[in-house]
Amino acid sequence: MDTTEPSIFSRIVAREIPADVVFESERIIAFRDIAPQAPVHVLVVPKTEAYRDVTELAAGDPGLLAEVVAVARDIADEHSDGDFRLVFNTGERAGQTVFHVHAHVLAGGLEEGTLG
Ligand code: DGP
Repeated sequence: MDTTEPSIFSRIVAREIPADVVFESERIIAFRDIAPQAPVHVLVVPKTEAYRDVTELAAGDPGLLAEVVAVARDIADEHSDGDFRLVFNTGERAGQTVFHVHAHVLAGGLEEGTLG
């Protein structure tokens, strides 16, 4: 893979690819997932592509990780009943397909769901 190419999420930040953006700040963008797995399914993405996954983000910029969590909280409050799942797929075998760190915020209709 050519790692000099911008990630798909960087192309969304640059508005080269359209997305349904629900939040944007200096360091973070959030937009609806193209293949929603819940009534509310939003990706919260640090604009930098310096971190491949949440473990790199936690080690490299814990303050930015805290911002991601705070944005997730606000999205769940604004778009649903306030309760949410926050999922970071980490590694290919865990289903990660985009190696630009992002959090899945899943909310609404979760009552019957389990983690198993
Ligand atoms: P993950 O499997 O954790 O790497 O999640 C990547 C997610 O990104 C997946 O749920 C689908 C979503 N996705 C991929 N490409 C696009 C896109 O171009 N636009 C939007 N809105 N979402 C995308």
